[in-house]
Amino acid sequence: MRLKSRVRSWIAGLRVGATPLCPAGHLPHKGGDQVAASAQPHSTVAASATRSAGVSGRRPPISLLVGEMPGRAEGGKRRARLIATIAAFLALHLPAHAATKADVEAQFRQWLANDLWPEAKQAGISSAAFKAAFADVKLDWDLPDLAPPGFPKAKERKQSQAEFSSPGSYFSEKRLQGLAATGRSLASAHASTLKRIERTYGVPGQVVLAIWGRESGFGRAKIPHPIMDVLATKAFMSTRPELFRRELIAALNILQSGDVKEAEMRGSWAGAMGQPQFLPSSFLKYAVDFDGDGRRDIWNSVPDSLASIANYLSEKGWQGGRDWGFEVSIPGSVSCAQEGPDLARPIADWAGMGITRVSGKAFPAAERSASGMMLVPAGTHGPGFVVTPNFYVIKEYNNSDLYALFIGNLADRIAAGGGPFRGEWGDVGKMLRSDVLGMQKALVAIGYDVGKVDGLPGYKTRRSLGDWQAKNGLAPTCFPAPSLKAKLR
Ligand SMILES: [Ca+2]
Repeated sequence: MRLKSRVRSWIAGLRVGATPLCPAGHLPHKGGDQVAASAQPHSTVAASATRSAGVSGRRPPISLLVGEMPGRAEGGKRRARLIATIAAFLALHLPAHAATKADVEAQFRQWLANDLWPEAKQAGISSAAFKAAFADVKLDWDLPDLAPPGFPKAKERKQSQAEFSSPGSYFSEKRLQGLAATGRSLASAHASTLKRIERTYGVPGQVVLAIWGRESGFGRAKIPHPIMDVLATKAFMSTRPELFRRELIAALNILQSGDVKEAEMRGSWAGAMGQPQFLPSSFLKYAVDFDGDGRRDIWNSVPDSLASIANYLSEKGWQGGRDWGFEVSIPGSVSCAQEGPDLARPIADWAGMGITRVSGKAFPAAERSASGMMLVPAGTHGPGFVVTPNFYVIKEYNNSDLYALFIGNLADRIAAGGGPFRGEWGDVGKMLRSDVLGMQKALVAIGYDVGKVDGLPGYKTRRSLGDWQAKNGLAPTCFPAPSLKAKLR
C-alpha cells in the first residue's frame, strides 16, 4: 500500500501544473556541465522503491529447523514437518524485517550518543539543545538512497545502459506558462519588497521570483519532511553519510540559534529546506532576515525567502546590471565547437561573427563590451545561446545548464511576457550512455579533453566532437548521434 501511494504521489509530482519541490534539492550534482543528467531527477525515487523491495525480500531464514532431530521416531519427523510448515508461514507473513529494523534503530540511538554527540559538542551545540533536537527524531525508512547497516546492499542501477533524456522534456510549456502567470501577479504583489531586494543585492526581481517558483511553487508547495528526520537518517545510513553529517551539524546550529522551531523546520527528502530550498549549510551562510523580526525564516516569511535567494546569488558573484543570457541564432559559418564557460569573448565579438538574437533586437550596448559564452546544450540540434557570467551564478543554485536556462526563460517571461525558446529541441536523447561513453573514450584516445568520461555529453564532449567532425570533413553538430558511433572508434 505504502509503495503504491508513493508511486501515486510520484506520478502526481510529475504532472504538469503540480509544482513539486525542486527534486534535486541543493545537493551538488555530479557531472557539472552534463545537461542530460539532471533531466532525470526522479530516478532515485524509483531506485528507493526497488531498494525497499530488495530489503524485505531478503530476510535471514528462521533457524528453527537447522538439521533433523536425530534419534526421533516418525512422530518426530511429522513434528519437524509441522514446524517447518509453521516456520515457512511465519517467514511469509510476519513483518519481514522487524527484528533487523529494530536492531538498526538501536544502533542509531547509540550512534547519536557515542558518535554524533562528540562532534556536535565540538561544533558548539549544548547538551540540552542536542537532547531536545533529537527527542522526537525518527529514522525515515522510506527515503531513497539508504544503506542501513547489516542490510543487503541495493543493486546499483546500470547507468551505462540507460538512455539520457532529451533536453526538450525539461521545458514543459504548460508548467512554464503557469509559473510565469503566477510570477507576474506576485511581482506586483511584492513589488516594493523586490525593489528593496534589487537595491540591496543587485539581483533583478524576476530572477528571484523564477527561482522561488521553480523551487517551491512560490512557497505554495507542501514541504513534506521534518528536516531532522531526513538529515539524521541520511547521516546515519545513506549512501552519502559524510555530506549529510555536515548538514545535520549545521541544522543543529540553526535550531540552537532560535531562527526556527524544530516542528516548522521542514524540507525535501534531499535535505533542502523551506521556500528557497536551502541545505542547512547554505542557510547558515546565505539566509537573511529581511522583514526585520530578528529571525531568518525561510519557511514562513516571503521577504526573508526572497532576500535569501538574492543574497545567495549576490554572494556567488551576481553581476548587477547584466542579463543572464540571450537566445541566439548561430550562422552555419560559426562552429558550435566554440562553446563553454572557459571560452568567453566580448559579446560584440560574437555579434561580429554573425550571431544575432532570435528576438531580432540588438545586444544591449552595456552587454556588448562585456564577456559572453556560447552555449549549445543539444549541439546544432537545439537552441543556441550567448550567456553571461550570471548564467553560471544561477548554476551555483543548481548545477545544471537546463536548470539555469529554465530560470532564465521563466525570468524573462515574468519580466516581459516572453514565450518558449524559438529553437526546437531535437530528439537527441536516444543514445545509450554506454555508446556515448565509447565515443568519449575514442576522443580521449586521440588527444581530446571530454571532461568526465561518464557517458553524458557535457560541453567539453560536445565541442571536442564538433572539432573532430570538422577535421574529418563532417559538418559539426557537436552532439553524439548513432551515425557518428561507427566512424568514431
Ligand atoms: Ca525575519
